[in-house]
Amino acid sequence: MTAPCDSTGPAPDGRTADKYSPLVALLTPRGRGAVASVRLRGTAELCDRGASPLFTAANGRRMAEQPLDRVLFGRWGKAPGEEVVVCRVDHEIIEIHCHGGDAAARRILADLERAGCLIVSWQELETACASQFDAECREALSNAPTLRCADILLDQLMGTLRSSIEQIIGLVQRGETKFAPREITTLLDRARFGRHLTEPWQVVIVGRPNVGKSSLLNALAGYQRAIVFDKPGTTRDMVTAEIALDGWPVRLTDTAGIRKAGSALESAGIELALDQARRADRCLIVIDGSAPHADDEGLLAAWPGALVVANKSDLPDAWEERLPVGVHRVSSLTGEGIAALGDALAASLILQVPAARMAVPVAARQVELLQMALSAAHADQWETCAAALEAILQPGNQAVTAPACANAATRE
Ligand SMILES: Nc1nc2c(ncn2[C@@H]2O[C@H](COP(=O)(O)OP(=O)(O)OP(=O)(O)O)[C@@H](O)[C@H]2O)c(=O)[nH]1
Ligand SMILES: [Mg+2]
Repeated sequence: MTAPCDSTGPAPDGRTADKYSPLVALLTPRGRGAVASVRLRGTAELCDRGASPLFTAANGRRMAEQPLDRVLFGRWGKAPGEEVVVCRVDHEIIEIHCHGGDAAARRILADLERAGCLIVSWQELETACASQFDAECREALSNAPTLRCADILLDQLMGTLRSSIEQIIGLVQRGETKFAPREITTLLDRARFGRHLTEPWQVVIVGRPNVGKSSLLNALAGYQRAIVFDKPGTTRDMVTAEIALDGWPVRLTDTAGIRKAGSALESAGIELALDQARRADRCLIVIDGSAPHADDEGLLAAWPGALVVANKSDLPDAWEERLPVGVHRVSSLTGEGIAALGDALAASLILQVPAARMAVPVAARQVELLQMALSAAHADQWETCAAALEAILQPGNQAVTAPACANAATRE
């Protein structure tokens, strides 16, 4: 069912988008596709409009007379019109599915705008029709880069996170405050993981020139993303590739080889490499297993938390016993050890994979409010703590403001 809508704000033409304003949004991305979907929040009469209805159902009934959840075939606009499939999914929500080209969807949006609807983005429509919390969960789900992430995000949308927060609110309200801080901390501990369900983990590959960093990126990515060359100093700028390791999204960054730079250009590349490495979730230090170098020791000492990769395992090992403990021996040329390195990298990034139905915060606002709740709990301010937790879930919707409405029509 539709939650109460509190959207307010002036429309581009001066109308006010109050809580009853009809809104319409394109749900599918702009551009060619098989089907485009438009969602309308407003009364069914908007589509009927007296003698010249916007939608003419094949069953001959007016939209206001159609039952909920019935999939209807019909035409949009004057004959011959667009062939569309329409469904009243709620008393105030109608979905219109049309041909996937840009023209059909644009026409439907324009007709509904003329009929009094505001065109908004799908995120604004979500926020206006559901709670901000639900809209955040939905948006996170729509940004999931892998199925594994989508699975966990869907869990949150289906109520796992909500019920965990409600449980903590219950503890606080019943005065059982002993366990509340621990429960909030548990959720906060998963915030970083939650962020990475929509943003890839950053892994930066560093090492001396010519050790095979670019080759390693290509081997992990499974295609020739970066230039490989047998002369040191080939890579100058950063090269990235997005991959999935064990279903987790990872952005690999290949960098310039680190050495005493021969030119200002190379020096800039090295600075960039070190800067990226400092910001990364994990560094991969690559050494050449077939050719130790005096500078390797310094590099290994400078990045104690890095995963060390001894590349070129297809060539004779020249390090012998001096290889660091836990080093991953691989050959980017033959692929030997690459799968095991991928597994080790995933395990080093995701230290604890959440169990099924585990609550995970999925938006920055949720994390901020959890932090606020925890500070209040530590200060024995239980009313403030409960208020912060309730604010995460409360249906307070964001206003649909004029600039948002104005831009929505041109947004993807
Ligand atoms: N035998 C062998 N050669 C490799 C392997 N990996 C890379 N090479 C070779 O090593 C040379 C350098 O490889 P790159 O991947 O360009 O090395 P890099 O570390 O990116 O070099 P810079 O960009 O100059 O810092 C190329 O000739 C590669 O073919 C490997 O596993 N085995
Ligand atoms: Mg390179």
